[in-house]
Amino acid sequence: MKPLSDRRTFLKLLVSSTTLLALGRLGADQLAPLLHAPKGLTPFSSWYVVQIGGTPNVNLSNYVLTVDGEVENPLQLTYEEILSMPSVQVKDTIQCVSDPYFLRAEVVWTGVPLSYILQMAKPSPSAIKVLSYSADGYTADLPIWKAMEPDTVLAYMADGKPLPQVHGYPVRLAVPRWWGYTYAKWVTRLYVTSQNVLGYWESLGYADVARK
Ligand SMILES: Nc1nc2c(c(=O)[nH]1)N[C@H]1C(S)=C(S)[C@@H](COP(=O)(O)O)O[C@H]1N2
Ligand SMILES: [Mo]
Repeated sequence: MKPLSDRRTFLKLLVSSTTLLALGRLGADQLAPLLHAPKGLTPFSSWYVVQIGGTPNVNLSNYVLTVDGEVENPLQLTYEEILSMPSVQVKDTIQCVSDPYFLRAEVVWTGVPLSYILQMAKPSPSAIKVLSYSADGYTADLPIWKAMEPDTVLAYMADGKPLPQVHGYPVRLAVPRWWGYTYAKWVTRLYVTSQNVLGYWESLGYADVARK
């Protein structure tokens, strides 16, 4: 996988990796002030970014999430409608398969269980996959059994705040215990199908059952 399509991201990663390595040699006394560094410095815990291209700017005024394919009841959901649905909070580690040591972050997601949205749409009994489409052209697939697990969520908050734009605003998937490439950002469509479709990285040979 070549996740570092963006040179700036690469440099940022180099910087944070170096910071981590340097911190590794410091004692707890020296570490404390760094962990409480004033705003404006790159925080120790800064969250990595991995994506195939640029960051799309999704405009809420014309945003809808389409849920379609082999469903009895196709949906067109606005951001407001998603926010008004029953929500859960899930503590999770998002982790990229290409560098699971450095490219990882602890996050508490707030979002709607994907099962809730799928049940509203009523998948056909023959459906086996959900393929997500994103505003940057990315796709990722989930077997329907994984999409239906109670902690697979369509997330709209991370650590109690709306998702940052680079991390998928307005909504992204969070798929605990699976690799980061299933956590589609900027999701615009969920397509339910009885075909064994593969997403972007899955079709390039990465595990379709992306269990860590
Ligand atoms: N739309 C979109 N979603 C995506 C990707 C992408 O390129 N486009 N990359 C995936 C990969 S490979 C990883 S590891 C995670 C990284 O999420 P983050 O950038 O929020 O840390 O996003 C996933 N979701
Ligand atoms: Mo990744």
